[in-house]
Amino acid sequence: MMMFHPLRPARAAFLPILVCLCSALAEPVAAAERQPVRRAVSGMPAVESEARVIVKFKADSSMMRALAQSPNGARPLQANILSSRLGVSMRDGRALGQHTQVLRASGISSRELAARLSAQPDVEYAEVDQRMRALAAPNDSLYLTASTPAVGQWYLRSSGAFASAINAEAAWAITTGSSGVVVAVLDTGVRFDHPDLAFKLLAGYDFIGGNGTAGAILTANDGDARDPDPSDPGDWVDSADVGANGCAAADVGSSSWHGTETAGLVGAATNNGFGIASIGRDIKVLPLRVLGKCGGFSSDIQAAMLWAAQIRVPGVPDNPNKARVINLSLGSTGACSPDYQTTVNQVIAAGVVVVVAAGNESLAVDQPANCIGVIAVAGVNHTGTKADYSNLGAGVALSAPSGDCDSEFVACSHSLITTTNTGSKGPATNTYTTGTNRVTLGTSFSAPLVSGTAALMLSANPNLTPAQVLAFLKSSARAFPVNGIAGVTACSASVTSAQGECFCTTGTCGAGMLDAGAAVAAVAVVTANISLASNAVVAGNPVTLDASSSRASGTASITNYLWAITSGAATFTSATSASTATLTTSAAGSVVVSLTVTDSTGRQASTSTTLTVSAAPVTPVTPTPTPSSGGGGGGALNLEWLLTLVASTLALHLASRRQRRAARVR
Ligand SMILES: [Ca+2]
Ligand SMILES: [Ca+2]
Repeated sequence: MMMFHPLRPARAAFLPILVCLCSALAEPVAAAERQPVRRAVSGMPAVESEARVIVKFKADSSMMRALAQSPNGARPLQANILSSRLGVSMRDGRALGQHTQVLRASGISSRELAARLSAQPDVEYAEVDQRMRALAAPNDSLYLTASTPAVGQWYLRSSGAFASAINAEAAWAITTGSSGVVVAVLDTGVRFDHPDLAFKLLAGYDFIGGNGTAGAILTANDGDARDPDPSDPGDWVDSADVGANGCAAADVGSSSWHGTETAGLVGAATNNGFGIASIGRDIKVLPLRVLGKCGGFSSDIQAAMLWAAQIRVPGVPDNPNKARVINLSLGSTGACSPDYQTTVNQVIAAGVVVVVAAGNESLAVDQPANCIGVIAVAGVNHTGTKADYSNLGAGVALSAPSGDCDSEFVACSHSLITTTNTGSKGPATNTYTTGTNRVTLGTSFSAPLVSGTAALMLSANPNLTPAQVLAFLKSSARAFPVNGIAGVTACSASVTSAQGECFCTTGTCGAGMLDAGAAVAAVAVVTANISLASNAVVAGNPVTLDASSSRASGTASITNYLWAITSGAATFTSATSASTATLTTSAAGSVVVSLTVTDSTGRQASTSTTLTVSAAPVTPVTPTPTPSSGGGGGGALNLEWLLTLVASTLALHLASRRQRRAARVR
């Protein structure tokens, strides 16, 4: 059975551990407090100095007509009119247009004032004058700058500064990720005690050593086979290990903490005041341990893939936290084998996105990245050129930053920073990769950026299929640079020999460079939904429609409702700009009511519903009892009616007998 390895450039490329970036961890964790990063405040603050509402008056309203006819200089102000009408002391604020202005008030919340003004017949709409905030970076200390690399987490920022940066803040403006969206990281396990992974890791499972043989337990390095603890005990390889259980001389080296590094890129705690930010931000990571000393077996990797997708694996308790994304920063050589393709097909059919690192041999994409349906991710430098080690070719879906270094043996200027551990064998101090203590370099680290982005896309739109996630990642990707770096030429689609740094093409590095902001924006939706007790209504009876089940994506919220009667005989008896609306129908027939909702990012969605209106029932006319007959009147009427019936029946019977007799004698 083929052994699979974590995808990093060869161990020889790693630098010795020089520096422990302990200062970042020295910052008090307890002081970290979650704050919204940016954008409109969806809920009102607890204390407002004054209420502020933006009001648009109907141009043809009686109030506006009265104002227009007032003599100049003696115009009553709208605030005065509405203050006396509502019993709230209001002040006129700035005008935004001919019929639009700010109204301010004290002793009432902005939300309540907006609701009361919305109900006024002169008002077209009244909305809370929301406080907007500038787009802000998360407050993680290594995000903007670090000791090394000085550019901090350059790869998450906008493309203005770094050609291949993935524009994370634009994605976070739409959603910071749902804690219900899970990314399974199939790797060497994880350091649960890393403070920047606290509260971000689900329990997971250790899948190494499915058959429990001595060799499998050597690979596992935790003293047993499968167990519920995916903690990474380290995967160091001594010279004494060479020749045993697939270990070669090239494998000798310190522990990689590879799973802690990929997990940190996907979902390290973000905006928590220290360490790094992660693209997945508020999503959860499911750590599944499949790689140990000298790699891991496909049978364990495939079992973990199935388990992540909540497909039952014999001998393993059911997974309570289904993953929507599987990250595989691992691989081996060769074409996609039937067992991998079958497993990939199963998990995709279960609605799970599979993201795989393209590999680091500067050659064609290898397995399982070359399996059909997976999202194979190549690596690009900060300039957007193909990283010299990255695999390439037709199997690549798209590219993302994977760390680029001026040399493998000096401090890396554009390494990726992520969570790691200083232990050369067993775990020691939790820390971060800096490009000097440890180089985060390889397609192992471009894949997690795509996995985290996919999780944000699924947070914004949980109904996406894996094929849709792939399609939107590709269609939203940014174009590769095609020139401008001396000595670099275009990548060749014919991958017959190793290709170093080159200008990517869509035939070699996929559809383009990952743009998390564009990808999430492409799938983010707002839904308009009308609910009502019954679509069958009776003319004249009030009907209440409720749009409160309409939804905005991620951190956005519905800020505006607009109801309208598209056709039919009906009139609203309530405001048409609230989450519920009441109308009355006036005649039998159908009435179509439409709803448009707008979210806090300006996205709109519309829907409509058809009411089937029946005529109001005619009141039945009943006989009026004779006053003198009292309670027995009904009985007297019935007796009279019965006698009449008997007499008429008898007459008919006699007539019939006469007719029959006449017929016989004819
Ligand atoms: Ca174990
Ligand atoms: Ca952090």
